Amino acid sequence: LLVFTDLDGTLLDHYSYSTDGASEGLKLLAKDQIPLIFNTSKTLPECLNLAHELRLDYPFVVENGSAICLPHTPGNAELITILTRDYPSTTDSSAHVTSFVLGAKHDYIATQVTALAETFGFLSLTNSSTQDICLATGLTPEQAIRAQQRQYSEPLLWQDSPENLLRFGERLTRHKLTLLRGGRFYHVLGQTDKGLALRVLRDAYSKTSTYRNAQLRTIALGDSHNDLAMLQAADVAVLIRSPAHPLPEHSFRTPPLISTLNGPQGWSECIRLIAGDN
Ligand code: 2M8
Ligand code: MG
Ligand code: MG
Repeated sequence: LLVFTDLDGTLLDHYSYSTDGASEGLKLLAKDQIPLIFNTSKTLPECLNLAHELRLDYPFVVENGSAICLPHTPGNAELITILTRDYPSTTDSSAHVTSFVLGAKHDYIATQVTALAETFGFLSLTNSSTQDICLATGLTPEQAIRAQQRQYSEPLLWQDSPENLLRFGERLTRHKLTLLRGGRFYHVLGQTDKGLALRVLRDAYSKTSTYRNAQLRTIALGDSHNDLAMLQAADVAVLIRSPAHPLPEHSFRTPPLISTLNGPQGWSECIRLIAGDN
């Protein structure tokens, strides 16, 4: 079993960004050593910080499927070898993490977004002050600074008409970029999504000595539009209710499990149902 989870509004409370309500589910997964893989809009620094707080060293997916990041721990060594061999995509490596890039680089995205700012009305996250980001999101200044360290995507607060949002999306497509809707922001990124990242990482896991001879099942949990591709790619799809917005419209072949509780409480509720007897 592999658990792929969105963070904001799913494992983290939409307003407080706390995982408090999820502690029972987190303990369940830790007890059975089930990999818990963040698949999020968040950046590498944001994910590293949360993984440290939760004492997790599994791989994670950053910036809406833009890169699969593997901390250099003994547990990830085989996966790094497999991904290097089978997915010779660009890698961004630091002393502690190797990232396999599926999306586009932030420099390129920022250039296109800046050019389109002459025609369309929006605020981009990297051009906003840390203080304004705190006001828009409820993040602390330290958290906002980590959110600003984008490598592969640009979150935008849309301030123009819905018609222009469609035109904006078409203009991005011409530059091989995509537009995804998160909980608060629209995200401009390369031609990837959370579903593609799930499939690549699941394939790599299925080739490891631990999972080679096992039936590998995947669960995905999310609350927003940008999670639908991930939910569709998983064996078990879980929609988490949000206190801030309705469930995203979806049309899955198999109906998803839908939490009765919001955010992390709903996350725990569904983990208990699915993984409790695993
Ligand atoms: C942004 O992502 C969320 C996720 O759905 C959103 O669109 O509302 C990203 O900028 C992320 O890096 C940041 O931590 C988050 C804060 O709310 O917003
Ligand atoms: Mg979310
Ligand atoms: Mg997200």
